[in-house]
Amino acid sequence: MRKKKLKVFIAGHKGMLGAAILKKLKKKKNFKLFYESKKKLDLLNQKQVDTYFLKNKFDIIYLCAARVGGIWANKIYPANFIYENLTIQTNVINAAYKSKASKLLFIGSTCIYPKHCKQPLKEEYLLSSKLEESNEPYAIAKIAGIKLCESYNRQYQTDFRSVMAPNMYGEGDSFDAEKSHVISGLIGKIYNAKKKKLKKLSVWGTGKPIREFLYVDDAADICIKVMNIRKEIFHKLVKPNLSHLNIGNGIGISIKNLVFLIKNIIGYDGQINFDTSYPDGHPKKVANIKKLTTLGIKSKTTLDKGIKKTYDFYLKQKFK
Ligand code: GFB
Repeated sequence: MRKKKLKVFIAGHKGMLGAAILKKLKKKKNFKLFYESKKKLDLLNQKQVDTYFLKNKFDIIYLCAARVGGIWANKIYPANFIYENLTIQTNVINAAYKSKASKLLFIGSTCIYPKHCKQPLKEEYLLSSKLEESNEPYAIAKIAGIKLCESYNRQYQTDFRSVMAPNMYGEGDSFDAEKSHVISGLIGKIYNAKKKKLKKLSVWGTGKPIREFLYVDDAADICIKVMNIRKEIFHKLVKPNLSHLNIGNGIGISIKNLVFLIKNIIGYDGQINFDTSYPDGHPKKVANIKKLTTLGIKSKTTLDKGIKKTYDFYLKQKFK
């Protein structure tokens, strides 16, 4: 007797991570995949989400939909970041419970950790002190998402899992100069500086902050593997009121060294200046991934290789 296919919904399938997860799940046989355009399903509309979930009764949900952006986007759109993320996650998590989904994965970011915090960041450092101002609204929303999953698990015995990713980059990223994250933002800026033969280029901040970068295909792989872990194993690894899991590679690099890495890959020989009128954000954000490693899950793409792949994608997109 053929095994019934599991019904999987990917919320945010057009986003960088959602698209990468969809691409990987399409290669697997035992899933019936569901995903909808914003026009057909507005995740900000609770009634639409409830109707859609109760009609389809998904087994598994990947909650990748979110309002995302880099440090400057967070600075200019704080209301969008907190409202849209709180609303989307509340609608989807509550509908997942009401429609009896067997499991859900909630995606957050390591910006949930305090501004000044021992490194590498352990899951238990959450809420141990003040957040970084530049992305506090987004971080509060993501912390609320973790607590939503936790509270439903404790009250209704659901299996809602939360993973906290470092800065992700790769195919499908936004290259918008103002709103993007650092790697995609710099690829666009450095490429244009080279093309225009600019003698110098200024980048944001002091260059001193340290960041961990996870290539999006590795992030997708890790998310799928975390969802394949048996319920009792996953919930033994985390605690009922500390239920999130750091994902990443645990490797940090300074923004200054990152800039020179991208500059060399693109072959730009102009001078780099650091414009300190822009914010630095977290002084350092590198995750402790010990728990993830105990699951035998790790990432494989080096930063150098990941940036080269992202640059290739940027060029392909530019000249398609
Ligand atoms: O990636 P990013 O925008 O966000 O910036 P965060 C990382 C660092 O790169 C900051 C510097 O110190 C920036 O000042 N930087 C230098 C640049 N040049 C650029 C540039 O051209 N573009 C950008 N974007 N940065 C984000 C949060 O914080 O991390 C998000 O704001 C999310 O909400 C994300 O949590 C994962 O790493 O500082």
